Amino acid sequence: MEFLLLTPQARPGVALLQLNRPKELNALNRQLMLEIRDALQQLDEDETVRVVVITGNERAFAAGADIKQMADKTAIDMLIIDQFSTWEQIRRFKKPLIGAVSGFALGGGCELAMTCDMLVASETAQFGQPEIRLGTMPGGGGTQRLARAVGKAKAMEMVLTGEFISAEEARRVGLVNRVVPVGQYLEEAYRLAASVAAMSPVAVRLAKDAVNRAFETHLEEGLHLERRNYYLSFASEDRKEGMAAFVEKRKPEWKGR
Ligand code: CO8
Repeated sequence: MEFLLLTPQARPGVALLQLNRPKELNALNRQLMLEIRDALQQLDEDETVRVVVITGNERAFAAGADIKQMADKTAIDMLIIDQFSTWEQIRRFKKPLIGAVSGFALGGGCELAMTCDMLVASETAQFGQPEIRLGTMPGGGGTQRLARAVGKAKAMEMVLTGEFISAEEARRVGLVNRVVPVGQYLEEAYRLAASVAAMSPVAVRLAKDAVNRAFETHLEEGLHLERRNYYLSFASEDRKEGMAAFVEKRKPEWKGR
């Protein structure tokens, strides 16, 4: 991998992916997106990994799609490249993905952050969809995920003006979970990751799947899926262990089965 650093056990059960094109503010070129996809696929298959943290560096999570790589493309080039099939594969990652964001999270970078299940931001983080300033618009889910995350008024403002919002505002409108001083954002993401990694991976997977459906289906179908996953959790050894441990007043030992 050229533009991505992978640490499979950055913390017990927690892998770290670090975007590594610092000179270009981690602009998401085609290869970097493919590397993220491949790394996530590998981590999905690795049973020792429970949660993944994805980060950039202090100055930038990612400043968007690589504008230089896109500048001379035609609509048909874009159609043939079909970059969004890669995004679809990233979106289907089954384990919890936590974004640790500092500095710029713009355009495709903001969209990548919104693909995460939870976000921890440093006080210096800035989120924005500035594509409108380039004469285009978000294409990686920006209009849809942002509207769902922050509501119509704020999403419209960000997408139509290209203005950035601060980490604190992002927290207030519901885009990020936690905001911490810049020296602590990665540690805080690890802390959040560790508290999820301490749960049954089977239950975590079923629960993540169910919460995601809330954004993709109507209520009736979402409730139906929730109930199915809930019943399915009763087939796991971990569910028996979790309830037995509660009754016996001891810590559960998860098997991931
Ligand atoms: N693409 C390519 N290179 C970039 C990008 C980018 N998105 N962002 C920054 N860079 C490069 C700069 O060109 C510069 O390189 P060089 O030194 O060779 O000129 C280097 O990174 C440092 O950047 P700046 O000198 O501009 O740093 P500043 O601190 O002055 O400014 C900003 C930082 C405000 C972040 C500024 O760089 C900027 O506005 N960047 C572009 C942000 C943007 O418009 N992003 C949206 C891109 S379009 C998009 O994401 C569409 C998404 C579609 C789906 C996703 C597919 C992956």
